[in-house]
Amino acid sequence: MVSFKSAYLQGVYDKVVARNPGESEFLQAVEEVLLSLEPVVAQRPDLVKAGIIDRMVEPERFIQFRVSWVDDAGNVQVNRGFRVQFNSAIGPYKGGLRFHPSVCASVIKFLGFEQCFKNALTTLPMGGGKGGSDFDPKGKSDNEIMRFCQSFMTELYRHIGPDTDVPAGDMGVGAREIGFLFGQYKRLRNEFTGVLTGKAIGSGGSLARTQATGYGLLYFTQEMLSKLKGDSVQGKTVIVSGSGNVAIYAVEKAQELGAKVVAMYDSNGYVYDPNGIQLDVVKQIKEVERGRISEYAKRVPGSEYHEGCKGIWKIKCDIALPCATQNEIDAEAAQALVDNGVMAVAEGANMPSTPEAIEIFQKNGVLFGPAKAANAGGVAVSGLEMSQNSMRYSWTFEEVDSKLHDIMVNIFHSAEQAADQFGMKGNLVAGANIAGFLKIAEAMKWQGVAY
Ligand code: NDP
Ligand code: 2IT
Repeated sequence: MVSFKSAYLQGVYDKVVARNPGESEFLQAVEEVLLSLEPVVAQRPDLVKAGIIDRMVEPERFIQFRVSWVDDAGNVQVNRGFRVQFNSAIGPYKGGLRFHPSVCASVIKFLGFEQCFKNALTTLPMGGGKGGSDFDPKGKSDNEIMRFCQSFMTELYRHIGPDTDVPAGDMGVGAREIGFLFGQYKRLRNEFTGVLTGKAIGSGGSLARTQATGYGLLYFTQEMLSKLKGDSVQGKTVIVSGSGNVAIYAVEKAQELGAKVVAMYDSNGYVYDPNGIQLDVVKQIKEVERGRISEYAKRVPGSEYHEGCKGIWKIKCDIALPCATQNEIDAEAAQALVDNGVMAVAEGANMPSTPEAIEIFQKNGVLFGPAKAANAGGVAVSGLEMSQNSMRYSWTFEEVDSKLHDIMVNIFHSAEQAADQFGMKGNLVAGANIAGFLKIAEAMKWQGVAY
């Protein structure tokens, strides 16, 4: 059990534990932020008095609902749907929808809580939210996906809106699902609005949203290497875990910047390609065929497939980019990376490193870019999609990409400066948490006890 120097923070944390029993992912995310806030609490009694932290750890609204649908065999299926509207101090709730069998209240709350700070770091006006379902899209037909999405939206639509709450994709939710969700929202409301982001280009989507999280991760990593080590991604050997949306575009930008990506995985196993991953093959398998990464080794001579995921972290690399799921890097994986001389780790997934893994990286001088900062590119371009929808206008790919680049560089500097200012130089975990926190805290204080 964690203990805090500040009795106030200890009290806040103990209450969160009592109120959310057994919600290990949510408690993990809260604990990390509260630990970062020790020096802030010492310097800002006004924020303590205003009850900012007590309020921030409790979602403004938590919605859970039944999603019934009929599968292709005519059987009735029942899933559980969620939306957490965590914090609206700086803008409408904003955050993705995850469809994965592991989705539960704890996972949705950890994602929604972290989203608040991430969105604040982008400097765009977006509050924090998250949602999803324990529905598993794997192996379902397009018609089953459509019926599920229509049923899900038939409840969700009453809680969201372009100025209220704007969902997007996350694991298991890509352009196909956003299309079905958007179609059903439009039909129910009789309104064509920017209520979801990640839309198709012809339906109000933004260019570069598909690439944004992966590209943004590399812009952040490049800036971190350059400013903290006078180095770059060029010539480095890289491991990217996952093989979904974030992973694929992280690999694409890493290769463009001159790195050699040697391994990727899905939940069954990993591929190792010492000659460098051929991304066109991965895209064909994953984006077109919706197949398994094991196919890669059958198609690319010289590459190997290994059953199980853990082994990927034992491959020697300079940079590791976890882009799959929470807690995929534990202490053992972190130690293996350190032993092999890793110089930087940046998180494309949300909370992919356990607290023990982060400690190992930080103690060994590994540059560490935390998820809230490093993967903010996706939601940043979602924010740009909202701006374009409001203007009924669209920017070119180059315009969006250049704004994304500037936002990611700026996030690195905000996190670095906040860490410095609060006596934790070089600790980007603390810096990102503090910088995001202060922006939300000032807005909450200004607005009075509203929520
Ligand atoms: P996708 O569904 O496109 O891809 C997820 C990938 O992770 C798949 O390759 C999946 O494999 C793999 N994966 C899932 N669970 C596990 C597991 N337990 N062990 C090993 N591999 C696993 O999702 P995204 O790429 O969109 O999201 C990946 C991560 O990035 C998530 O943490 C998400 O929250 C985060 N993120 C996403 C953003 C976005 O814009 N999409 C923005 C910021 C963060 P399999 O196919 O076998 O399930
Ligand atoms: O975790 C994330 O930041 C996302 N899944 C993207 C959210 C969004 O609203 O674009």
